[in-house]
Order: sequence, then C-alpha cells, then structure tokens
Amino acid sequence: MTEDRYLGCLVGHAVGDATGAPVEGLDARLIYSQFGRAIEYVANPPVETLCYTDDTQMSIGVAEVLVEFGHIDEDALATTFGNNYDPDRGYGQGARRLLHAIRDGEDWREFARTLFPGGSYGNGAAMRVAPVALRFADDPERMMQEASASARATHTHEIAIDSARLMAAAVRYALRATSLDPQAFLEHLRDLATTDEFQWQLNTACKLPLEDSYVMFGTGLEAHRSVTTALMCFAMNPESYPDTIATAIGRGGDTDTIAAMAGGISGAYLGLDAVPQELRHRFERQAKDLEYISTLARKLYSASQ
Ligand code: F2R
Ligand code: MG
Ligand code: MG
Ligand code: MG
Repeated sequence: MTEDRYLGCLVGHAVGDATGAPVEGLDARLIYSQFGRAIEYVANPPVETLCYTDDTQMSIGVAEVLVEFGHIDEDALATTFGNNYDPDRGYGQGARRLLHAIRDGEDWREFARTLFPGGSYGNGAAMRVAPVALRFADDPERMMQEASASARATHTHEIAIDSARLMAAAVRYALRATSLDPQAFLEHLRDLATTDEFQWQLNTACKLPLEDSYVMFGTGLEAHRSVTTALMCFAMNPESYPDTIATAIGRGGDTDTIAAMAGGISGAYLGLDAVPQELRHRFERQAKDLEYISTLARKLYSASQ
C-alpha cells in the first residue's frame, strides 16, 4: 500500500464522478448517438470544465471526519455533510431532504430511518465510502464496522449498509493487490455480501463470463444495481483507468456514481499516474480542488501507517 495508490483512489474517484456527471441519467443509446464510443468521450469529454458532484462532496466529508476524529463519529459526519451541502451538486432527492433536516437541527436519525420504507437503499452510502477503506485498510474487521457507520448517518436500509461494506472491501482489495484476477476479486466480494440482493448479484457475476453478465445488473440509483455494475467495470478493465470509467459511462444511467466508484477502485490498484492528466487538468478549479482531495488522501495514508 503506497501513498500513490491512496492518491490514485481519491483522485480517480473524483475524476470519475466529474467525467460521468455531464451524462448522468441519460441512457446508453443516447450517449452513443450524441458522443460516439465511450472511450472517445473519456478521451475528450464534451465540456471544458469537469465539475464534481455529491459523490465527491460527500467523500470529502467522510475523509474530513476520519482525519479529525480517527474514526466515523456519526454525529460529526451528519454535521459535516450538512455544513458541506451544496445544492448545485446534484444530490439524491431523499439525501437533499435529509441534509436540510440536519441543517435545521431536526432529529436526523429519525429522519433517516423514515425517509423511505426501511430507510434509503440509494447508492449514496457506497459512493462516498472509499476514504474509510483507505483509513482502515490494515484492519478489515474494523473497516467493515466503520463503513457501516458511515452509511448509517443517511442510509439505514440493510442493502445500503451492505453496499458500503462491499465497496470498502473492493477498494481495500485493489489497494493491496499486486496483480488482479477478476474472478478472485468478485468471489472475495461475493463471500462478504450479507443481503440477498448482493448475494444474488455477485453470485451471478461470479458464474457468468464478465462480458455477458455486466449488462445484467442495472445502472439505476439502487445500491445493489449500480454498485455491482461498478465492480464489474473495474473487473473487466483492471489494467486501465480510462477503460474502466468508459465502461461505466457507456452503460448510461447513474454514470457519475458508477464511474466514481469504479474509478476509485481502479486508482487504488493502478496509482495516480493511471488517471489521465487531461481529465485532471479539466477538473474544476483543478489546482485547488484536486490539491485538497490529495491532501486528504495523504493524511489518510499517514494515519493508516
Ligand atoms: N440524484 C442524483 N442525480 C439525479 C439528479 C442529478 C441531475 N444530473 C441534475 O442535473 O440535478 N445523483 C445523486 O444521487 C445518487 C445518490 O443518491 P442517495 O444519496 O442514495 O440519495 P437517496 O435519495 O437516499 O436515494 C436515491 C434514490 O433511490 C430511491 N430509493 C432509495 N431508497 C428507497 C426505498 N427504500 N424505496 C424506494 N426507493 C428508494 C429513491 O428514488 C431515491 O431518491 C447518486 O446517483 C448521486 O450522483
Ligand atoms: Mg498506501
Ligand atoms: Mg452525483
Ligand atoms: Mg449519480
């Protein structure tokens, strides 16, 4: 585990988010008809400035709490999410209501529990969990507990909590791997899944050829769909960051989030240099924002040693 991989993870996540964001919500056919092949889109995105979204904003919040407290303090995390809230960053509709409740001093725990039946199973818990994997990469049991805690501040549904655990485990696996066998990666995650939804998705992912199965899992906001698809995007392209996020963006749907999650795993495996300079250069106010994200990655690296 090198500092370079910590940087690759958080920068790869943020750049994946910002590169996928312009086409979030569009379907694959529309993206293809407007922009051609996804790898061409990634080589030359259709906007000059790549703006990050809630995925990055909330990951920054998780990293800030870990740096300040050394663990996930759920009250501090909720407060940080509230303080960092920027309505222009494209939050989920439930998340938006919850963040308003936090800022208004309401009982956010109760609010989170009743937001949707059983709580939210949106992918918002998984999309921001990478810093937890970086901080606790040397202690997998603790990492899983902290990942669950980081989800619970906003997402109390068991699928969302499982999604955060599994995404953290995927980042940790990539961070420590010296070579990447896609089948072993997927089997590792399948064996950690605790919900029926993830067990089904990951069992299917392990049984079928990658190219046949990755189209089956879905690209919507539900955690078990987009998180499985993100894992597949990495498993299909372990040696290439651009191919990983292009596979994510080309499928359409929740493109920012799937590219962020897959990009974070890819960066954790390949390191910072794998994230193209051209994309980093176009990242909004790149010097300031990527510098801040890099500082958080360095602090998580130091704290984890
Ligand atoms: N929301 C978006 N994008 C749409 C708008 C962006 C657009 N480009 C723009 O220009 O504004 N993106 C962000 O939201 C996702 C993360 O969502 P999160 O944080 O999990 O939010 P939420 O609201 O808790 O859940 C998302 C949706 O999932 C459905 N859902 C969740 N739990 C449910 C349950 N128990 N029962 C039924 N449905 C449930 C709801 O539709 C929620 O709104 C990321 O894509 C991020 O980028
Ligand atoms: Mg390291
Ligand atoms: Mg987003
Ligand atoms: Mg999204």
